[in-house]
Amino acid sequence: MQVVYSPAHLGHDITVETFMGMPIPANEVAERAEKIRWALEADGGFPFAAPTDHGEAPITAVHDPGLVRFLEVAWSEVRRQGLVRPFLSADTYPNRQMFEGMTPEAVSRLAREPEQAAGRAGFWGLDTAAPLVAGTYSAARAAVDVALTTVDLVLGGATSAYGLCRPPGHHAARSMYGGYCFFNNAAIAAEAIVRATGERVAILDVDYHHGNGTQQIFWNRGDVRYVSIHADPDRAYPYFLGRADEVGEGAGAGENLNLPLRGGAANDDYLAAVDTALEAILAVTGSVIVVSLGFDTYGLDPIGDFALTTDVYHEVGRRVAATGRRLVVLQEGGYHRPSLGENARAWLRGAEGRAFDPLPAAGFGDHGVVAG
Ligand code: SP5
Ligand code: ZN
Repeated sequence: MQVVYSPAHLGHDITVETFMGMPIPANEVAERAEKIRWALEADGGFPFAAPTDHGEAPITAVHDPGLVRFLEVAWSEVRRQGLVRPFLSADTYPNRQMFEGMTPEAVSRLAREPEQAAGRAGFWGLDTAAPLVAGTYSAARAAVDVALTTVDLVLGGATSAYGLCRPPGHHAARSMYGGYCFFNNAAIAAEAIVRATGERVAILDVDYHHGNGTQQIFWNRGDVRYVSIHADPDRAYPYFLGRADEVGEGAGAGENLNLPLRGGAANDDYLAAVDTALEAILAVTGSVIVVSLGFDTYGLDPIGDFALTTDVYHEVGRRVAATGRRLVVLQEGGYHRPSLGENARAWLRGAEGRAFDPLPAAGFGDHGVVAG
């Protein structure tokens, strides 16, 4: 299987995020993508390709141009304002209740994009865990090009291809970034496939978190079915979306399927949800599945609470490929760095119908593989 990778992600070199107001070591770091790259290169069965430039049009096909402009100029604004900070994060967010009782007209007049970077970050952002640095915009643009080049490979005839996207994308909504995500790589890919083929497209989101951004972008669309397996938002980020009763509206009514799981969910719980998800995907026409692939479902993940093992990723990849549909597999989250490479190798080899032989025991500690 071909892998699309760009070193531009290295410019999004964040080291700190904030969690409930406290600075903590960043989870979404450059080492993540490098671990996966090393493992796939060492495997030998994954030829690498560089992304090609697809321009801005596929991005504004799903995102507000204002979001693109903000992300493009945010860091130079920080510099222009003379702010001496390691990263840009919002000061104030426009909480809905700030405008309670005002007419929609008043709200749209008052709740507009401010001028200062700290306010603009709040206007466009969801949370303080997506710090923006000098190289963020270039990295986010490259991640979109990685996703679109992966689409090109599949529409060009490949059965499957893998885009090593970083930063990830599924929390980014039409007019909002957040959750370590800036542009929604999977949504941009799905939209490009719809436009190129005229077919319906399914998105299978197997990141630990609900892909609120992808759900929002396609909420009232009848041509993109979004199916997500994730931690119940009653206990996990993004807290405000991801429940089973969110099914879409209008032309999208019935096109959104959320499968929230309990804390401690294990391999068998997960595979049962995968079967339900794939049944929903196969219930409608289409020849391509976009997979939002996260490894934060892993038992040792520092921000997840599922109990999956490396073996199950091989089986999930196998089952998804067994649908017979072509796969555009795009990387989302996964924060236990020692296991990322092996988990990716297991998933992708499963999707190709190849056996997965874990690295020899000598590498056990380095690779953090928990036996199934
Ligand atoms: C793409 C993706 O996986 N984004 C995830 C964004 C999660 N942001 C919130 C992180 C909360 C960290 N919680 C730490 C809890 C430690 N027990
Ligand atoms: Zn996640």
